[in-house]
Amino acid sequence: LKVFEKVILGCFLLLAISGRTLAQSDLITNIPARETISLNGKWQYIVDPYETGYYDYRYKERRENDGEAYWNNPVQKDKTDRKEHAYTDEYTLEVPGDWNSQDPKFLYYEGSVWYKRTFDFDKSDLNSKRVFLHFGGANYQTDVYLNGKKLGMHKGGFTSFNFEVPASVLKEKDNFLVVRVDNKRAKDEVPTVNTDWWNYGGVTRDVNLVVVPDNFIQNYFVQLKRPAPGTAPKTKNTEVQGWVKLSKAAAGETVTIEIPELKYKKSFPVTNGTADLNFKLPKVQLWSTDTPKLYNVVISSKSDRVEEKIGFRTIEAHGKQVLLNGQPVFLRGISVHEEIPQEIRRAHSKKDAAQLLGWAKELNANMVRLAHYPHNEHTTRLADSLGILVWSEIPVYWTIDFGNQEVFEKAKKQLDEMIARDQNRASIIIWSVGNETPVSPVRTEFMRNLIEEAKEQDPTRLISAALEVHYNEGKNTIDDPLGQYTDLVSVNEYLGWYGGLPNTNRTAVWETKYDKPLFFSETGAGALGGFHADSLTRFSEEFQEWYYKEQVAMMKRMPDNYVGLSPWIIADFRSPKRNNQVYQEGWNRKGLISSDGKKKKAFWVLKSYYDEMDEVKS
Ligand code: GCB
Repeated sequence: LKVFEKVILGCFLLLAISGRTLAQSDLITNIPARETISLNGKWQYIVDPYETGYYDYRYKERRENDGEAYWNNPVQKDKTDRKEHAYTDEYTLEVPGDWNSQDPKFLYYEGSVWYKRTFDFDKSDLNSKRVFLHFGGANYQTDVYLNGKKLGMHKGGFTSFNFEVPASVLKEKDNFLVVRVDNKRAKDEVPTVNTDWWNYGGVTRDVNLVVVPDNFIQNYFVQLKRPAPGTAPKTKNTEVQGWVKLSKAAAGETVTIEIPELKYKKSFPVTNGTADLNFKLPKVQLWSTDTPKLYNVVISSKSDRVEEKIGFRTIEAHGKQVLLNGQPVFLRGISVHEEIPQEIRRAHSKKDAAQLLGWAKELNANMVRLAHYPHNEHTTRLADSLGILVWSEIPVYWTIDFGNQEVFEKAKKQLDEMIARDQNRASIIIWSVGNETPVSPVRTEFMRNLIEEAKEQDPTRLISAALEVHYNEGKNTIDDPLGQYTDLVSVNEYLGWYGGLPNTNRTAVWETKYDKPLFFSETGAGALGGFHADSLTRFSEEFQEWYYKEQVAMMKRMPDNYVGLSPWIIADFRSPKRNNQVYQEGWNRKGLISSDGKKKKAFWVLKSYYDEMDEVKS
């Protein structure tokens, strides 16, 4: 009987997994261009560490119509009526925003919080339109209920998702919307229990109602076709490849692509809900870091129309180089967490994106590594218009449960969601499938499958993962077997911080197994901003400055497949793992900019290296 039970349970698990996998392909993209009603603002909340709103006293999941369930409206009928939960204006949280920074009681909180707000909706002009509730992101598990009906559940703290709102559930007045967010860490999630960043919880990104026609344009991929290896794309008769996906398959549909500035317009037949695109643009100005040209692209079907800004460029790893539009590019990168250190909170707005990318620009960087998870859409859209190249990553970080098929599905889903949202961003040149994962056959197979999935979803960009260095006496070897599957071999390296002192770099010998472009996805040292001492003193700005000087000198001696770096990190960030109470106090101090927004000495060392590399190019 036990075996039988296991089989049944297995089947349920499989169903649950495949159900989720299917659901994520329903992501509606380019929310800024759609008809939306913003649900940002103040939401009432209940903190629920024991999940009382979800489970009854026997720890059984509550039924939909259970009056004690926190998704149901707790109206007290009369004074005799016992109600053990209530939402009031005295307890509100700002959406978007993490909860940790909004009230001291949330600083270390990891668990469930119920968010509630009401809204009215004019159903009169709905006709045959459909309504979706879209979340830019919420960390980690989100359960959504409208007027007591469950709309759906999503896992993953950094990707967008949406649920359809059935017209039968939607009311004209006082819609009662409840969102439970739970940021408890767990071994079988992605990321797992152990990370070096703050586990900010809550509805961290924008929330919108999206109104679309019955058959709407759900997503599209409009990108330049890869030219013959090592050649620049033509600027005349430039080949574009891709697809447009409608929400429903309907007979006789066509899709039209129009780029008014290029006087280009063409229609494509739709088969099974998808139109394959394959066309040539008469003349195009390519998107580059110097001239981040974006075109207004109008995509229309019988009943829908979406405008999108798209830059056209190619990216490839060719021999020992990375080629942007067929030209070698040196990646003057910097790693970035999605956090505003001066306010100790998650970044979520256009203004936040401008601060973080503005710092990268001040450093004269031409690239950012968005660590260690997909950042909000404001950031990738701003990168497009600033001409900053982007590495975007999923939080397959350190030691997740690689042997677990369910965990693989969770990682794959986050990968698919990341690509689905941002696949038209010219700025994004690299999808990363993870960071510092421990070498083992099971891990390599897991990661190889993610790489295959990324390539299948997007054949135009580079795929990588931040690997570790094999440190040996006198020789540092790059030989992680995963390197054979990535387009770019990327490694994190901390010679002089985690091993020895910075001067050991002078004699460091590097050897790589791979004849591919080599990128240093991290290097860094900690310093408390404003703490000055001699350069041998750990955590002084002078130590960090010395570290960067030695690193730069070492980088200059790298073999000719060295294509760039994204040091760790633009600014100090919160981490519960950093407990030196004199210098860290819960901060990872490897920022080039301090937690109060001031540039440390090392900032200028890296900047002058980047100025030099910028000169070399021109
Ligand atoms: C790493 C990790 C990064 C850490 C950093 C550090 O290699 O990828 O997430 O924060 O080192 O500071 O140790």
